[in-house]
Amino acid sequence: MRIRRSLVVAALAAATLAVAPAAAFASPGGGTAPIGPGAHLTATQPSLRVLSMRSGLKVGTAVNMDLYGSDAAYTRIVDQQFNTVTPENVMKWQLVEPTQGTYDWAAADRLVAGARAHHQLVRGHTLVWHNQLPSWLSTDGVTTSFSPQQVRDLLHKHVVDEVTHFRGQIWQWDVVNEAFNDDGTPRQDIFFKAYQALGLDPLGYIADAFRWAHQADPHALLFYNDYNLEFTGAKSNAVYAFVQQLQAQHVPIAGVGFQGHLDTQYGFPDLQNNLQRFAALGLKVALTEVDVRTFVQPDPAKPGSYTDIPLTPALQATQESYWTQTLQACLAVKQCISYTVWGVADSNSWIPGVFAGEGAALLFDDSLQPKPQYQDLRHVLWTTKAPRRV
Ligand code: 9MR
Repeated sequence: MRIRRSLVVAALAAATLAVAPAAAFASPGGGTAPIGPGAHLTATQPSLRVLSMRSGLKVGTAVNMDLYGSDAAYTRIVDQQFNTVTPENVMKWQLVEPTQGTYDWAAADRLVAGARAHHQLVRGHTLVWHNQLPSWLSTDGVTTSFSPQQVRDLLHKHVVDEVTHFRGQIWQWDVVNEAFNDDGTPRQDIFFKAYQALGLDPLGYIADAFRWAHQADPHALLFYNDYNLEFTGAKSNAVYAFVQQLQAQHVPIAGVGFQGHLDTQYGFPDLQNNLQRFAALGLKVALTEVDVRTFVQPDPAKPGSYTDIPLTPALQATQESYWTQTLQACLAVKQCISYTVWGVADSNSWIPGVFAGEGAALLFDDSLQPKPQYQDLRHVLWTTKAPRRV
C-alpha cells in the first residue's frame, strides 16, 4: 500500500513537470494553496488531470469548437486541465450532415486531433437524439417527411457512417441520448414513431443503434446517456429497467451516462445510490455533463440581463457542496470511469440561454479565472481515498 502510494505521488510529480510547466499555470496572483496532505500548490497546479491520476478517474470537459483553437486561454484550459473531452455540439447529426448525403467532419476531426495531441480520450456525443437533427430530416424531432422505413434506413446509415469515420478514436460513445421522459415513459420522437409504424418494438431503434455502432467500432464503449437519472424516481427507474432488457437481449451496452445538470433549488440527488445500482448490473457509469446552476445577480448595467455572480453567498456555498458531492459520488463507485463538466467557463455555458436568471454553473468565471468550485474538485481528487479504476 505504501509502495503504491509513493508510486502515485512520484507519478503525480513527474506528470506535473511533464505536462504543466509552472509558467503556463501560474495564477495572476501567483499564490500557493495547500490542498492536500503535504501539498503546497499554485492556484491551478497540479491540474485536475494530474490530480485525477490518483484514482484513475478521467476528468473531462465539453468543448466548444468555436473557441477551441481560436481563444488561447480557453484552449489552454482544455488542454491542460482535462484528460477526456466531449464535443459539445460538433458530432451531432445536425452538424455532421447539414445537407443530406454530404458530411462535414471538419470540426469534429479537429477535436479528435487536439485530443490525440494532448493525450486525451474522446467521449463521442451523440449519435441518436431527438434534438439537433438536421432540418432536412426533422425540425422538431417528432415529425418528418420521410417514411418509417426511410427513417430506419437513414438512422442505420448515420450510425454506421459516423462510428466508422471515427473508428478507433472514440473511448465512449453516447449512442442514444435522452430517450425517456421525466415520468418514465418513452419519448415519442421520429425514431420511436417510425419503429411503431413498422410494427416493431418502438424502442427497438435503441437496440439497433447499439448493435450497428458495435459492428462499426467493436472497441468503443457504448453508452446510454440521460439527465435526471441522478434522482431515484420514475425516470431513473424506467431506464434502470430498460437497460436490463437490453442486457437480456445481449445488446452491446457498456454503460450509462448520468448527465448531472444540477440546480441548487432542487436539492442534491441520491446520486451515489443510483450510480451504484446501475453499476451493480455490470455496467460502467459516468458523469457526462456536470454543471451546477443557481440564481444569479441581475446586471445593473443591462436591465433584463444577468451576471454570473450567485445571488447570495449561501447559494455559492450550496453550489460548491454540489460539485464536491458529485465528484465524491463518482469516485466512490469504482465503475464510474469519467467525470465530465459541461463546458469550461460561465461565459460559454448553455444555462443562461435556457434558464433566465440562472447561471454561474461552471468551474471558471467569465474571465476564465478558476472559481472556488474548481479548487473544490482539486481538493476532492487529492484527498479522497477512492478505489482505483483499471
Ligand atoms: O450545450 C449544448 C448547447 O450548445 C446546444 O445549443 C444544445 C442544443 O439542445 O445542446 C447542449 O448540450 C446538451 C447535450 O448535448 C445533451 N444534454 C443536454 C445538454 C444541454 O442542453
